[in-house]
Amino acid sequence: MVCCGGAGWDDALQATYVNGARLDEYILMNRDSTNYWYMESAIIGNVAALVNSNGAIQEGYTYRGYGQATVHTGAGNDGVWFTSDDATAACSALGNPYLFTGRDWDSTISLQYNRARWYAPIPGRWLSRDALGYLVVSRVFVSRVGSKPATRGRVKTSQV
Ligand SMILES: [Ca+2]
Repeated sequence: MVCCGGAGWDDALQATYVNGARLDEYILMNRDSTNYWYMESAIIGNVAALVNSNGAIQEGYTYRGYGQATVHTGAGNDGVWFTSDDATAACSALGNPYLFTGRDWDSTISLQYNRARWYAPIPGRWLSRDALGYLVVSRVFVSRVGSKPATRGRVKTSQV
């Protein structure tokens, strides 16, 4: 079992993953010789659950609007996942590092890694500017000749 806050880094192989065809799509995690299959939401690729080879949920995940995850570690007394009596935790007890939008969640610092910058679901902000900058697009109507615009749909772009 992997503890929240990280079990420390060493050179030993912790887990192996099978990736899907899409970016940030995961199919399988093998940890401690156990296979966990990823179930993802279709729209933005949030990891919804890990299931075993029989399709039984082993851990579930729900998210608030800006990506704050709740990890469901047990179905609770009603035996139904994703209800209010579920056992929950701050991070995955199975060591799943992929949550909101399928990106890497670092439970030690409670931030999501997005390749070039970090995201904090609380308060829902990036910790740095986008390395690619920002694209400013505006539509400019310069002048009119008669009833027809002389310049129509001209697009101006610039990097900030
Ligand atoms: Ca329940």
